[in-house]
This record gives sequence, C-alpha cells and structure tokens, in this order.
Amino acid sequence: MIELFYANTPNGRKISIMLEEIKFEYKITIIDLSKGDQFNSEFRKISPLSKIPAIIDHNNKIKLFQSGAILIYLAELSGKFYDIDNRPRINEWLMAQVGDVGPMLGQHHQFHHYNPGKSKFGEERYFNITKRIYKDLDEHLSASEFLAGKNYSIADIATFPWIARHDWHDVGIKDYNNLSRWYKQISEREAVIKGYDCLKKGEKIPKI
Ligand SMILES: N[C@@H](CCC(=O)N[C@@H](CS)C(=O)NCC(=O)O)C(=O)O
Repeated sequence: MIELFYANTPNGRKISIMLEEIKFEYKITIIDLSKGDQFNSEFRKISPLSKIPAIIDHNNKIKLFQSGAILIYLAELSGKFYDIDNRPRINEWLMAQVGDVGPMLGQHHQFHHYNPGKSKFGEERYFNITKRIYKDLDEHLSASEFLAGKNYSIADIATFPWIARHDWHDVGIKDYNNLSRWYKQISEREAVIKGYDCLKKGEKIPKI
C-alpha cells in the first residue's frame, strides 16, 4: 500500500496519475496547502522542504519526497514507463520537467493567474518563458511521438499535468499542433482521467 500525500496541483497529479497507470493500491492523505498542512512536523519528517507530493510505501517502509524521485521509484518497482534501454532520454525529459518546465510555468501561474497587475516585469518575463516552452515542446514533439521517444514514459506523466493548466497560461495551445496532439492523446488515457480526479470530485481534464 502506498500512501500519497496529495494536493490537487500539477505536482500532486503526477503521482496520482502514475499510481493509476501502474494499478498500485494507494490511499490519499490530503495536505491542505492553503491551511499550511505542509509545515506540520509529522509531514516534514517525510518531506523536509514542506512540499507535496510525498509518499510512504508501507510495504517497503520507504518515505520519499520530490515528484521526480517518486516517479522513478514507482517506475522501477512496477517495471513500467521507464524502459531500461531508453533511460538516458527519459531522465533528460524528466529532469527538464522538474528543473525547468514546472518551475517556470509555476512562476507564470503566480504572476499571470494569481497576482496579475503586481509586477509587469514578472508577468512579462514568465509569459515569454512559457511561450518559449510551448514552442520548444511543440518543436520537439514534431519529431517524437512522446517526450522521450516512441513510448509513453514517466517524462510524459510528469509534464502532462502542467500543460493541463493551459487555460491559465493563455498561450493558445491550439496553435501548437504537435503539443496539442500529444496532450489530447494522453488526456484520453483512462488512468490519466482517473488520476486527475483521484479525489473523486468530478475534476475534468481541461479540453483544448
Ligand atoms: N520540485 C518539487 C516541487 C513540489 C512543489 O512545488 N509542490 C508545491 C505544490 S505544487 C507545494 O507543495 N507547495 C507548498 C509550499 O511551498 O509551501 C517536486 O517536483 O516535487
């Protein structure tokens, strides 16, 4: 049994989607970020930087934080979405997500979606970076079915929930044909639909 410490954010959804994809039994413990649950001392024993997602694998007595590390752990345990002979490519795109795509789109959310009008510089900077990320992903996906090649992998699982906030980004995902094709294909997967709405509140994946 895996216990997932979760909030319904892109980083949280990476792991609920993965758990649905690999069909592992899991239970969710909600961390209410707006109430500051992430700073509780018990939670910080699992996630010392006070961030979701985190997991406890109660079978193997393992605690883990950081979505990239959790995805690798679950992929190795299940033998899925982390082809052994393609690991350098998968790692590359997974690290690109956790180190670049996620943090940059996250800043765009802060300036453009949550706090418009507070900083012209911040709004422009992260809007431009977000447009560049869309363009770069689109270009890459013109020659590659999935991020790390012909197979769906944990790199796609990590990136998808961020692009699922496309309606917040206001970049116009429709204009990016390859990124749209990739997004639609993943958003139709049963496990992705279930993982996106793992709290069973009827949360739907935004359509293009
Ligand atoms: N690099 C981390 C990022 C995790 C992260 O930023 N989580 C956010 C929610 S999406 C969080 O817990 N924020 C609470 C806080 O910083 O107080 C990962 O990939 O797991």
